[in-house]
Amino acid sequence: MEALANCAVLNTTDSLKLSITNHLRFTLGAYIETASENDWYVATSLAVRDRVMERATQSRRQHRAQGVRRVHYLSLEYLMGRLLENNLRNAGIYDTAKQALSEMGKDLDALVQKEPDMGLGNGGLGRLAACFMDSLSTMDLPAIGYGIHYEFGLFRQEFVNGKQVEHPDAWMRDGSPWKIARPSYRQTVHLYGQVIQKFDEFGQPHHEWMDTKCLLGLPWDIPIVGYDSNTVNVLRLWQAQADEDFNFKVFNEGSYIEALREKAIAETVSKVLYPNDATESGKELRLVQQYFFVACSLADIVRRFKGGYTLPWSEFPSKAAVQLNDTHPAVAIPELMRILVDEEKLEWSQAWDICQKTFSYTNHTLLPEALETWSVALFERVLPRHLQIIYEINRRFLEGDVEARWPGDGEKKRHLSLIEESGGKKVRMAHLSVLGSHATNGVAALHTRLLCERLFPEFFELYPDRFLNLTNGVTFRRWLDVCNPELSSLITESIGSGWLKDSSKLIQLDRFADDASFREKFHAIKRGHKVRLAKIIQDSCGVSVSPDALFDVQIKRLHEYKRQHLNLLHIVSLYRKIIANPNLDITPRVFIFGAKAAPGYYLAKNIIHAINAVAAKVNHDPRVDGRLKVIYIPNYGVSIAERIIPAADLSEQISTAGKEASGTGNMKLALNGALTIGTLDGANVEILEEVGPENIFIFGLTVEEVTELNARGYNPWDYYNASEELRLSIDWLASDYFTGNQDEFKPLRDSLLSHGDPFLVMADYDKYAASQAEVDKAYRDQAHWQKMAIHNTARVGKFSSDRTILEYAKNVWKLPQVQV
Ligand code: CRA
Repeated sequence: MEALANCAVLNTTDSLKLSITNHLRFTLGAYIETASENDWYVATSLAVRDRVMERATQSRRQHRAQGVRRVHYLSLEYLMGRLLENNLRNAGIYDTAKQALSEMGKDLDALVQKEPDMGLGNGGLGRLAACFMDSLSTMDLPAIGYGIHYEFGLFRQEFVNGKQVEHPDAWMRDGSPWKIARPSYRQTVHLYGQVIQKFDEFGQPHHEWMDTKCLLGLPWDIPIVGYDSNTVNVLRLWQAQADEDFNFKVFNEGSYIEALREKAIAETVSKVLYPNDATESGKELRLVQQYFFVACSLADIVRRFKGGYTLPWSEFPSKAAVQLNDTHPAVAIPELMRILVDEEKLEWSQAWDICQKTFSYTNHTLLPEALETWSVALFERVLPRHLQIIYEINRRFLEGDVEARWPGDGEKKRHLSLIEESGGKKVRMAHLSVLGSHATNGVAALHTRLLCERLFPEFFELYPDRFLNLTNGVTFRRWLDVCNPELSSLITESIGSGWLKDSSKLIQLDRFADDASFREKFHAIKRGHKVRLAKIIQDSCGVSVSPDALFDVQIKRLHEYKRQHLNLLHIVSLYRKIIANPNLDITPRVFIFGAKAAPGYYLAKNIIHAINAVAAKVNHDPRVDGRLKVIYIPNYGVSIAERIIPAADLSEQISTAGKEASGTGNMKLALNGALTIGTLDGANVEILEEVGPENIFIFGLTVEEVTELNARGYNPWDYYNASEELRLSIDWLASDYFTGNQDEFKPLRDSLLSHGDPFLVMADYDKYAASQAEVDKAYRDQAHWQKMAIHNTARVGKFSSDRTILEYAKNVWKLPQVQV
């Protein structure tokens, strides 16, 4: 009761005002009269942080006191975005803070824009981790997120003559009010060196890893505020530092410059996020990053286990669950084995049992180019002891379960081995992850089926009970309440407030689709967001667009499998039709793209350039007369997504069937009342199930049809020759019309024709165009469109990350909910 009373006092307008003023004066040393906007943003954030930290301490204390099991989410990426508004709304003090600031002459909405995005991730996988952190706190689950404190997040994208140029993202150049250093939990990490076998006095062998290089890991904690919950978990991010002792030695030898060079090298480990999405890169620094954060995190978990209780090691899994977010942290498996066997002197079989009970693994992709492997030679140099452990795990596996199941079958052993033998030996991190875990999950029903049938058929045969599906979700707090407060309020007015924490309640909104006055309000909110986005487009692209046009949105990483070029070919075709027929009656549309390409992904960059080149022509062609606009919003990220998503009418989810594991943008857009045009891929399949076929535009080849077509022998030229529309669009795009240079988009044209069109753009084109024609027609009946949009919002309650997280908690982690 007293704690509650204290909270109430702390959360009044007056107490917030005092707190903000104090931070301005004493933390920042600023005068209220002359403080900058940034000072106000920092002071406000610190005032909020004070309140939140109190809850974080309480949460930790209670979790420790009750000795509950915790989940440790290991992820190389967290795309957190901005934190101030999200934390204010989740903590239930947004209105109070707005009032407090306004009484001091400040506008909270302007201040929140001062915060740079925390963009420590590439795309879906990183944003999923951020949504999960939100749901873990909201659902009162004891959890810690572990990751890397990158000095530079995902690059900032700019266009120069329509081409992508990358700039460093110095998100914390001015510090961040949300992170707190925890120097007392610093860890030491060893790398490189050699392994010596030694014997004890009983003649028992053991391994010593020596002559290593040392790195320090400094943890930074970011509090994660749940919605309508007192649980505040933390995200702990490790920053690499040079080992002081090591430096001192060099200093003493007089080699000052050399010492500082070493220090700089050590610090590169957490310097920058690798900008590849769903593609592995195989670089030494990346392996070092992975091991660095895994070693720090496991040491932290072990420290807590040893400090909190005096339990036998067999109890470790009952206190700690560790989730591997893709294979990126999979080196945690041999690392825990090393700790248990080499340091804690456990028997191998007991250690292995603990490992499997502790870990679980989420697979996020079937793309072969994204399945991580490490060259054995590199692995051996960086982590010699871990390589030995992996070989031993592999030997026991192949000689044990595999031999028992398929005696003498060398082919099966080759398929299942942790080591790929062909073309230079490699460690298969996905195999290691499946084997070292008690659970492996896919991220949508279709993806999980393909995982079992195509990616890991033999593992599935051996261990069918270890595989399960956990369809992704998104947090409705950020992706509705924060980004679309108007719609959030309308929903709450209509069905009460419970839906933000229990998304199954959202279905109660369904009946309002038939209510004309509700539809009007729903539409007005959408239009308001379109007006606001139009302003952003004007400012960032210099193009004016009408909020009454259909806003057709494709926002995601740029990748051939996502088929932004399919969208583009359709745009080119519309453009051609308008010119050919000046009176063409089409629904005015604004095509909106947002996407970064991996800096080394040549074809993706060619597609970006092509979209920008088409945009430049279309937007300034008087013959088009505003019926078509093409907008490429630069530097796509979480914050701009929060502006685009509420303003979208149509959501493009057009990947080649079988390639998009789940997608999560598809969920956010449907939640905000955009209709999907999409293939039967990833979670689209489940969105179709939820919203019903009458409220979505589905087209294209199915997974089975794709397989069949490829088996038959796919020839894109057949489609080129058969469809005049397609042929003319491709040839026009590849002509000199758009840039003055007819070779500019040759790579794009070649990929679709002479290079075999690996993602079947040509095969799906006609069906896509036909589906788009239906969209065009449907949008003209606004009353009906609004109905469909409302059904989308009302029926996607399944895709809350709360549901996903509760499934993980129940089916994988066996985690209790703990009220703080
Ligand atoms: N690129 C998948 O491709 C999925 C997310 C989150 C991805 C998406 O379809 O929604 O993961 N895969 O599960 C990935 O990163 C390494 O694989 C993604 O974000």
